[in-house]
Amino acid sequence: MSRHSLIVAILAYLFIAPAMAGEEPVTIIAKDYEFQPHEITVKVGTTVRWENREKRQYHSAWFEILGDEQGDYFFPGDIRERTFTKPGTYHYICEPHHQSHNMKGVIHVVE
Ligand SMILES: [Cu+2]
Repeated sequence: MSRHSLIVAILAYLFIAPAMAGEEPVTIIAKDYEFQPHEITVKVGTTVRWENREKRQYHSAWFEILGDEQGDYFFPGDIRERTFTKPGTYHYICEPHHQSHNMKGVIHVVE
């Protein structure tokens, strides 16, 4: 192994391996009527956390395909969490703002 590839391997171990473990929660910020980032890819078993960082505005992160009840709004300072246990593509919307502000997101869950 060359010195260069050894360094690459060490860096990969330090920085990529923990990210691939799928155990650290991933945070999505709800701010300025957007989910930031609005599209992410996570491993199966990852918990995704939505944080509302508006000054006053509530939002929702409604997964119709997962059978969520409507109306679960979360307010500034609140969080919502969901753990994804199956691979797939999961679209969600903020019910009050998906039309007026195109407030939508998608979670890609991979093995
Ligand atoms: Cu909203």
